[in-house]
Amino acid sequence: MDTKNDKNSSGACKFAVISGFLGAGKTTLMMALTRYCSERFGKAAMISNDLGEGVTLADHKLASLEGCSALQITGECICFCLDELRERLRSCREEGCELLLSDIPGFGVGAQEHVYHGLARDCSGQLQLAPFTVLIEPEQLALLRDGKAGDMGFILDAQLREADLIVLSKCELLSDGERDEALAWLGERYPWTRQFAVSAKTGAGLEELCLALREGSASLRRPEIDYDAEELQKAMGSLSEYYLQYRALVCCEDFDGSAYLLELAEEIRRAVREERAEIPHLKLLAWTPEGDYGKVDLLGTERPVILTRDFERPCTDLAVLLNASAVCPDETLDRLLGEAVETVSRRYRLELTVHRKDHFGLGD
Ligand SMILES: Nc1nc2c(ncn2[C@@H]2O[C@H](COP(=O)(O)OP(=O)(O)O)[C@@H](O)[C@H]2O)c(=O)[nH]1
Ligand SMILES: [Mg+2]
Repeated sequence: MDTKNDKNSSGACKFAVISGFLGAGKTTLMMALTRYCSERFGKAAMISNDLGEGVTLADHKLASLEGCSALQITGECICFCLDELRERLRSCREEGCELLLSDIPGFGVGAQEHVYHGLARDCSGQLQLAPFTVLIEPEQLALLRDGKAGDMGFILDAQLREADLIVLSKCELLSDGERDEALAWLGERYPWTRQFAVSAKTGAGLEELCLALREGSASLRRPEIDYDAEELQKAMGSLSEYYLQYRALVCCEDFDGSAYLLELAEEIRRAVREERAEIPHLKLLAWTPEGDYGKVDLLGTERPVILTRDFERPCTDLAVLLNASAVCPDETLDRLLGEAVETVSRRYRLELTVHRKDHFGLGD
């Protein structure tokens, strides 16, 4: 059995890309893996990557609040800023990191080619590429299987085609039979991959996945994907990104931060649905100067709002991050989210100061 001092099979730092669609559970899994590996083997760290320029990513802040060794790369997909990624990898290695994980934006494809082949070209013996890992969650898998994923189906499929290792995430939501059936379908459709069922929530499957990342190697396959396909351009072109960072001062002593975030998510869900738009992932993260925090997620207007983390006590001063990826024109998204924040914050009589906003359409 491994002890904390055991190095992975080579003694080098292992790096893995964790890909997968918006809301698949990449950040949550990276936090769980980072923690699991750090406790048992040696230092592990995670990079959150997204397109917002000059912002603190909700994913990065969450990982930091959870005590993970966390970095972020913003403003560009890691596919197109390899030098920055190399620099992060180098400093992590120098700090004795054994395992380093990075996600890519949730609609991203192409990291097998750009990141893995890019790094393989100049990878020193001190860095090894772990299997390229792609998550898919049960609901997204059901849509893909039933041909009901719409324009996003092309992205889901392309991401899985890039995988060396497929993780069926949130597996505690499935019965054993459903889980086995889903894994069998994935194995049949993507036969070059290994498949794992993992729950970051219960820890099921983490040990096997951790072993596969530490011991396994990247295949460096060149997947059969038409990256210029019209379907891909269409899906990408319909997406917009929104990042808002603000401070909320509270007038009463019994303000419930979780209730505020839940109400805000419900208001956004209602407004986006009324607009006949979609919001595959909305993240609302808020924290107090004392370090208490809450998080709410929304994974589409047809799904219930999720209280991912509840505040422990009432608060008077909140920093809030709102990150959203939506199938909606950029200006409309800006208007809808701005109005929702204003409406719900007024209800709670909050005094807001906006620190940073960035938003854009991916087709622009
Ligand atoms: N039930 C359950 N929910 C999960 C699990 N992993 C992640 N989630 C939830 O799924 C939502 C999206 O997760 P996140 O890690 O942000 O997804 P990402 O967009 O792929 O990084 C959050 O509300 C998570 O708490 C899991 O193993 N089980
Ligand atoms: Mg994430």
